[in-house]
Amino acid sequence: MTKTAMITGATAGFGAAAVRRFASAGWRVIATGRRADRLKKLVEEFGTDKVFTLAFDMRKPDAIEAALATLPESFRKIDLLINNAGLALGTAPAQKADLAQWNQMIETNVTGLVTITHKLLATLIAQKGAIINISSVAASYPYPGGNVYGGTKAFVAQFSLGLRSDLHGTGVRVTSVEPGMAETEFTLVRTSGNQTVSDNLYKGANPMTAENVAETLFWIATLPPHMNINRIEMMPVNQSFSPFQVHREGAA
Ligand code: NDP
Ligand code: 8X3
Repeated sequence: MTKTAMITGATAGFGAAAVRRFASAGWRVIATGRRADRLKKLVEEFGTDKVFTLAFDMRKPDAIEAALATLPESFRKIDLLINNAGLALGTAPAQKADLAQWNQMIETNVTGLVTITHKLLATLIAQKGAIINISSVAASYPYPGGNVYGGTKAFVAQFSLGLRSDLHGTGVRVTSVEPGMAETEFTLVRTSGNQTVSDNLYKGANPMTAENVAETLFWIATLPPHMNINRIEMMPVNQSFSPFQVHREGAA
């Protein structure tokens, strides 16, 4: 039986790579994001039988509702929701951060994610399907400037575990995927388009690729249906942990 996945944030990075991974394996995929031109390219690549696109802003619940209402019958029985759309904005310490950026991260990474999840839960239960939420290592390990971004990802990880409790007995699987550094448009977005900062961050670090993450998503989704990966954390070998910072009184 052909399965159907909805993948949010499919215009770039992990989402676009996941659309390609699942569609190549024969899945029907609903690809979402704001940039309709990029979504169109995915349809051109795989055809209208395999990929259906919905262009909407995760921050607009009415737009989500309206978009879902346009799904054709053949794409309605969603077996897998990959809640991937999200972003970090800024690296300033909390005391210097921009409140509008904080709100945008919360509205996208938290409110948008729970809105879509809520709207699709009945379908996912009927399908005995699965939800994969993209959290981050930033959910578990704080770093300077991570403030609200890390907070949103901690929410995603904890929400995933909570969903798992609530969905007990329904057959629906829930996973929190928590990647570290992966080269996508993530840092370009975080720095408001600074390509040099983005390139320098990844240079020589041999970061994970979007395809590495997509392969992990595909593995999780295609495990035997009695198995649930609760949470999975991964990093490039060249990224690890650093010591706690200690402020010494009287020091400059
Ligand atoms: P990209 O910037 O490459 O892709 C982000 C995707 O999210 C885009 O498709 C973008 O689509 C979509 N998106 C952002 N805001 C909105 C919005 N308001 N409405 C609809 N779609 C939106 O980043 P990644 O692929 O790296 O990020 C994917 C997820 O992985 C994010 O949740 C991120 O936090 C997480 N992550 C990333 C890591 C990394 O190192 N790259 C590590 C750990 C987690 P569009 O702009 O077209 O709307
Ligand atoms: C982003 C991962 O390592 O850049 O979610 O904080 S990291």
